[in-house]
Amino acid sequence: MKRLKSVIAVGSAVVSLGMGVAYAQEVTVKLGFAGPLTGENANLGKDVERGARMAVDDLNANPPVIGGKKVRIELDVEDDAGDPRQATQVAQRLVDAGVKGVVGHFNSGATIPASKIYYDAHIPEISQSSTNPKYTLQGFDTTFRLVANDGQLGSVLGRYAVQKWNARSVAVIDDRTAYGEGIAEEFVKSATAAGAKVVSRQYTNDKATDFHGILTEVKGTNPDVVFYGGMDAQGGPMIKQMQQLGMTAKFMGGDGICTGELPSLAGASLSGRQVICAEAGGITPEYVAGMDNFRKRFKEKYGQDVVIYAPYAYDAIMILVDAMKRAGSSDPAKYLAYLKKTDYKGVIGETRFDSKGDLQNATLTLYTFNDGKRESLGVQH
Ligand code: ABU
Repeated sequence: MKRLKSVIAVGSAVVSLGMGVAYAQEVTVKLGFAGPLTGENANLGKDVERGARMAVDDLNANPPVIGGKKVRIELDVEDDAGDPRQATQVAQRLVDAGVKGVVGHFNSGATIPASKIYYDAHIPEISQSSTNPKYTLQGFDTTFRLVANDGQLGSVLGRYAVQKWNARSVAVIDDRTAYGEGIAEEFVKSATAAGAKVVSRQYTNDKATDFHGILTEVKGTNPDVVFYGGMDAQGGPMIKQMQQLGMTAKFMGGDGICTGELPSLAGASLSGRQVICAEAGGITPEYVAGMDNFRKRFKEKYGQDVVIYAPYAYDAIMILVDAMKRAGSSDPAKYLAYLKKTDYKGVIGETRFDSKGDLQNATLTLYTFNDGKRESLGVQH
């Protein structure tokens, strides 16, 4: 018995020494995530939060080695409610918490002011969804994005309206946000250059629910196409109210309305109306199976479908960690140079950044809606 007890003691010491050694070699790296988890865009913010959390869970299931040490990733999640002021407050909180990199924010109007806080703290930020060109035009070497910008989206959509829909007259509405205004102006440039006339220019806001007033003005000008620069929370009800007013114009918008939730937000009024929108990324054939697998795993994990940019947030986390692995350090001062040289094959395809932090060879995908589902019309290069 005495001998047995001493064997157990030795065994425990070995186990505990073994665990102690393993523990000592393991370090925690904190990453930040920020997006609209409350408010009008909470559906979209939660979508990308789930994508980011899924990446962290995948990484922790098979811990990455950075600088010879096993790393556990911790995600510090903040809600900016899509609000520019709240975005700077939560950005400061993430900096103070010691995050080594940030995924987000979602809305351009939040991402742009927050990016100054991260730049001043020398912390890299990858937005999975912000499309306003200004984000990467501020001269900050810490800003990156995984999507095409509003110039690219507006340009393709403007040409499509004129060349494919034969639009001669367009009405343009935006929500006066950095994103909505930006994409609406890019659409106007492209559609007018292609030969269309803007017959009505209207404005709403990103909290509005009643569009009867501006739609009645628009109806009086009888446009071929109504373009909306804004998000699905307004785009869906706007389509409903166009129906109520007996408007027959085609409807178009950017990635803000191009979500899997537009059908439920627009209801039955989506059937029978031609609607085109563009997601600011494109899955090329060699990545389709990987994306299908991601969507399946996402549904199994959360009981929810991907709304739009969850896979982009997933890759954003992976890209930060990939740069840290190559640098052998999670110190932003060391891994930033490696992040700039990213060549990462992930769920959304191959990511390489240009000198501004935009995607090299950004693509987008045009979508329409049929039977309550988004349907791809193809990737545009
Ligand atoms: N790109 C549409 C949604 C996010 C943004 O404000 O840019």
